[in-house]
Order: sequence, then C-alpha cells, then structure tokens
Amino acid sequence: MEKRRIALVGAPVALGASRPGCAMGPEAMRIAGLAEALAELGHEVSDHGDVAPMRADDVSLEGHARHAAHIAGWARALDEAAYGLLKDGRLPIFMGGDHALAMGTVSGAARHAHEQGRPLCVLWLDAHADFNTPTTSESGNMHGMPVAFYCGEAGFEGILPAGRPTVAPRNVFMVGIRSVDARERELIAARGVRVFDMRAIDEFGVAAIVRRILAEVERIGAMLHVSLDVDFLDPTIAPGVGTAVGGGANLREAHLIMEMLCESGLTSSMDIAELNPYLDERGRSARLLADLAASLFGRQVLDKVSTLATVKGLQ
Ligand code: 4U7
Ligand code: MN
Ligand code: MN
Ligand code: MN
Repeated sequence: MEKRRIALVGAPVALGASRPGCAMGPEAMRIAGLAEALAELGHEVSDHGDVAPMRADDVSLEGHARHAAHIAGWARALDEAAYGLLKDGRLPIFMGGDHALAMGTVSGAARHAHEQGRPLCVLWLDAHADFNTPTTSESGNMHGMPVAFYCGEAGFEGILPAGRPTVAPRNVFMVGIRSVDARERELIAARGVRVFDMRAIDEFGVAAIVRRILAEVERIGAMLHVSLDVDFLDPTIAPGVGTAVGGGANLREAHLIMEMLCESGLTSSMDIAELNPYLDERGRSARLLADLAASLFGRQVLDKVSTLATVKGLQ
C-alpha cells in the first residue's frame, strides 16, 4: 500500500455518552501501540496529542440534548482539526472519545472534500444508526446524534457556522446496524441513508457489501471517512464499550472490512470511537482496535497475490 502521512489525534469526548470512561480512550489506544503498529508498516506517523474543546457558551438547543454547549465546543475544535490536517495532506485518525466526536471530524472532512470539489462518503461501522436529533432522542445523549448532525438535520443550529457543507445522506453507508430507535428508523428511510444491517451481513457476507460500497465511492470520485464505533464489534471480542449490543461483527468480518479498505486505497480519514477502557478487560479491546487499524493500513498475513496463486494451484 501507498505510504501515508498519518496523524493521530486524541479526542477525549465523554459527555456525549451517559456512562463515564470514554475520556480514557486515547491513552488506551496509545498504550496498545497504535502509532508503533502503523509506523512498522512504513507509514510516517505523528501523534498530535489531544484536542481540547473550544468554548461554545452561545449554544443552546431546543429539545433533549445533554451537555449541548460542551459538545458543540468539541465539534468546533474537531472540525478545525480534521479540516486543517486534511488540508495539510495528512490522514487523520481520531482516537475517541465517545461518538459525538464525529459531529466535528466528519464536518471537517466534508469541508475539505467540498473545497476539493469532491463529495464525502462515510462508512459508518456501528451497532447503532446515531441518527437522533434533539427532538427525537429519548436519552438526550449526543453520541446518538452525530449522523443526523453532519447530514444537516434541523435542530442543531449554531453548533458550527451556518452554511457549512453537510454530507448527503445517500453517501452515508451504515454497516453492522442492529439497534435502531423507532424515530431513527423513519428518518434514515426518509433521507435515503444506505443501511446494511447485521442481517444483511449474515445473508450476503461483508465482502459483497463492502465491495459494492467501495465501488460506489470510487464511481462518484468521493473521499472516504471511516467511522468505527467499538460496539460494531461483538461484545465477546470487544467488551470495552458502554452500549454493547449482542450479535455484532466477528473478528474475521472486521478484519476483512479493513483489508478491503486497505486494498481500495480510498480511506482519507478515520475515527475510532466509543472505547471505554474502564469497562475493558486488560486492554483487550484497545489492542484489537490497534490490530484493526493496522489491517486497514497494510498489515496482512500473506500478500494477496501469493494467496490467490495458492488457491489457483488447487484448481
Ligand atoms: B453510539 C440510542 F436510545 N439510540 O440515542 C440513543 F438506544 O455512538 C443509543 O452508537 C445511542 O454508541 C448509541 O441514546 C450511540 C439508544
Ligand atoms: Mn456510534
Ligand atoms: Mn454504537
Ligand atoms: Mn456506544
């Protein structure tokens, strides 16, 4: 794979979720050796430390959105960080932090893509759709809202300056979904978000699904932001998460997605969100996430050419 200039950025957002612990995520990813694993693959890796939230005392939202001004401050800071790093030719990996961080990271990536005259696609790997708004949310937890926000739904006014580029809902590809609230279900259908739930994975397999998604990203000449929520993975392999849902992706499914992303060379930015080290088992989830990121950036058991040759030799 092409050598990339990878920028690691800590985004210890925590108040988007109701269970504390996500603020420790970036440190756990560092201890798990994410930077070292990527550097070993030949990439230029720099750790930019943790982003700090800006002030956003001017923000108050109608409806139910807990810590809205605080999360808005994070969205502003992370929007700037993502935009600036991409503009500088880097590939940012945001180490969360709860998933509210994607309000900023995806918005910044969309702004950069827009300036390049390209659309932005998002691969949303998650058990949840995260398409609530302050009006539809029952919990008020803003980690359940980032997709609705960056797709431009009403109800988030004032978080970022008006007129910022949003992501077209049909350019959002959700994979692994298995817990959707009733109002979210209506919204994602109405907006045309492309959803591949766990049943679709069971039925068609991740390879067929990811191949289709990557072909579409390529066809429209888009940049690609990959947002990995730890609860995409089955909780038996990734217990370090506050909103576990059974029946998630297994180890090989997750690695295969990363390997296919690697081969496509399409990824331009990434989030690793929702890791809660307080709930983890001796760093197990953090290590798995570092391994998955390594797969996305070129680690493989054997190279594909030699594997294919072996398979052919059997025919
Ligand atoms: B995550 C939920 F009600 N939909 O809005 C909500 F089920 O970033 C969960 O995907 C949100 O982990 C989960 O609170 C957010 C709930
Ligand atoms: Mn999520
Ligand atoms: Mn989730
Ligand atoms: Mn979660």
